[in-house]
Amino acid sequence: MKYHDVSEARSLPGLRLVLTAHVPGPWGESAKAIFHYKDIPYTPVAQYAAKSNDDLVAWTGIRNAPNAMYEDEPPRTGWYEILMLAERLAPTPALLPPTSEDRALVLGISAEICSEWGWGWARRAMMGTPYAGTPDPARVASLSKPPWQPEDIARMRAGYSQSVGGPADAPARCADILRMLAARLHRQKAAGSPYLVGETLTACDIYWAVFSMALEPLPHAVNPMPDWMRMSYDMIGPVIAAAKDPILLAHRDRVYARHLSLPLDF
Ligand SMILES: N[C@@H](CCC(=O)N[C@@H](CS)C(=O)NCC(=O)O)C(=O)O
Repeated sequence: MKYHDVSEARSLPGLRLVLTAHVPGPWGESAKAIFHYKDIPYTPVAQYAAKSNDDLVAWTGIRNAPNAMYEDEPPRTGWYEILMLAERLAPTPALLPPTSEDRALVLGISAEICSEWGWGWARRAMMGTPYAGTPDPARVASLSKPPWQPEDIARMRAGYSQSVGGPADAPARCADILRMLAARLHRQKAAGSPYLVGETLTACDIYWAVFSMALEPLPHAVNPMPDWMRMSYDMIGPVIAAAKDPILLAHRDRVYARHLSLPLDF
């Protein structure tokens, strides 16, 4: 993907989407998938993982990604705010159902996937810790290195380490979320629907399709993520492995095939 620099992007009109350049961050990929599904054009803007991104902070006040900058409106950096912007810019096809009860379900499931101490957050908390399992030394020796200095790693730790739980609590939290998703998919399948809520695609189907990369990343041919990132994402540890129901990845594959686009372009 071709990214614009902040200096070029800040004076452009329309929607500018700040994305972590050259890696498929789950929150950024979700925003891209939602805008793609709704056919909303945007200008991609580069954020650099773990770096201070001073020019971005000077423009938006936000160091990380994603960050949707629409015209001269305030930055939208949370998944919910970005989803609501997309619903406003292209009301159809809707990704939220019309009735309150179904919306509550879709947004609740989405929060379990995307919010603080949801699936993505808790999975990140355990990456690189013994709770994700013991890495194969030969694989570790073959890895390229992320372009990070110790201060970059400290910056990321400071940004994401504080939450309801830590690495030791993360596997059980993640497994509980997987069991909830799988149980819903089985119930929906028995009722004749391939989607998590109701009869049509909603936002939580997209979030799960994208965030399932932290359960099992899509193959390299369609997701050429850096090898060090792939290892962090595919090491899930025994507690999550025990909750890995095949229906979860079947759902991902169906959502990508029917509604999104591959290969990922980042
Ligand atoms: N603000 C987003 C979450 C954003 C987020 O966690 N971004 C991470 C993705 S791993 C990121 O930008 N990491 C790179 C960095 O911190 O430089 C939300 O709450 O919906």
